[in-house]
Amino acid sequence: MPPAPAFPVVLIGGGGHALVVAEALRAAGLEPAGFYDDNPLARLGRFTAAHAPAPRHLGTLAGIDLPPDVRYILALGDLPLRRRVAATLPYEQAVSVVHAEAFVAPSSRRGVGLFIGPRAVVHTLADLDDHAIINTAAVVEHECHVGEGAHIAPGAVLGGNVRVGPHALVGLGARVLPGVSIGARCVVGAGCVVLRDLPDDARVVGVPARHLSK
Ligand code: JB2
Repeated sequence: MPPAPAFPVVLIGGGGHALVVAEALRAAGLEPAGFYDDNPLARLGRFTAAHAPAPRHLGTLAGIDLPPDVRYILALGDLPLRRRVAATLPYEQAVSVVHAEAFVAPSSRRGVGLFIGPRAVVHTLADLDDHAIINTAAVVEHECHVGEGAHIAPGAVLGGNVRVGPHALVGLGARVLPGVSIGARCVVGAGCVVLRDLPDDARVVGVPARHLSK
């Protein structure tokens, strides 16, 4: 029997990403204590488990007032929205959710509020800042740095020593070559192969990656 959680954990968001975060919590033996979403009928509210009812809707995203004994995980996939909501929440009450089937190297450094999905790899001496998402089967190789709130999407691979700036998105199945730096708020399209550094706010697609015009 897994140990009982020290604190109830609520999810901020109730859509697709929240479903995945809730599944990971359940895989760790924890039941989500509820969720906040502007839509009271969001999908998480129908996500039952064999042993548990669906998480309860607790309120909207504006003005979340968390009791001090409650912990939260941002479970919204939209990066600007995550950033806005994170700014309204108490830092010290954020928790990370790491799927039971992720590999996380003991030598890695991990901030708070992270989500690390099933079959994800966070390798030797990798450095993850707060609220980053390392999604299903993503690979963050040795000595990478993933900035605050950045999202490494399912199946994306960062070679060794890659730097990903805050609030950047490395899309589904994208590849970033070793040593490359991705600037803040960049969007790397699905399947892209990034060979060279990207400045802040770049948007790239294709193989090899090419910039989209504004
Ligand atoms: O301003 C808003 C907003 N306010 C509340 N913009 C957006 N996009 N969503 C808002 N919400 C709530 O966030 C919605 O009521 C809804 O319940 C939730 C978004 O759910 P959705 O399933 O559309 O997306 P998601 O953010 O949970 O997941 C996205 O990102 C994941 C990383 C999806 O693209 C997933 O496929 C992806 N895996």
